[in-house]
Amino acid sequence: MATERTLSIIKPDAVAKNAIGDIIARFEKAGLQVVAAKMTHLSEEKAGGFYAEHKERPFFKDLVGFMTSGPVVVQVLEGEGAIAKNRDLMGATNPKEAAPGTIRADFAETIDANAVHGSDSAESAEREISYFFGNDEICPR
Ligand code: IDP
Repeated sequence: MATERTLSIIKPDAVAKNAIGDIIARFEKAGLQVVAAKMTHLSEEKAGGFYAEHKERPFFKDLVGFMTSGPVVVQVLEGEGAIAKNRDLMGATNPKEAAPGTIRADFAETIDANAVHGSDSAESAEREISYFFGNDEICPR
């Protein structure tokens, strides 16, 4: 499988629970490397732009409100099959449907506040990584 990069966000609920280290440990234990990382408090404009594909969905306003409710940690993860691997580690969007042992099963309670974001395709990964990081902020090892 090819080496890929994917964008991960530790969302405000997980940051508030002091779970940053536990979540990053799961990525590292699964063989993914953090090649870029920053903590930031998203503006409405930045969060809305990130989730632009959901603009017409009924939950969009709440989603932007939640994503701007506190700081997040944004990372680029690199590794073999990183996009699918991260999605497997995250679990289903709704934590109530997430498989046991996944990040969302262990750290989230509701679909609105579900602990993590991860790119869902190679196209999304490329767009999302460049939305947050310049090339000079990514540190391949
Ligand atoms: P994903 O984060 O698992 O890729 P998406 O369908 O891309 O899921 O949705 C983006 C985010 O929007 C979700 O992580 C979740 O926080 C929120 N969301 C999705 N569907 C709903 C919903 O039905 N109600 C409330 N929030 C939702």
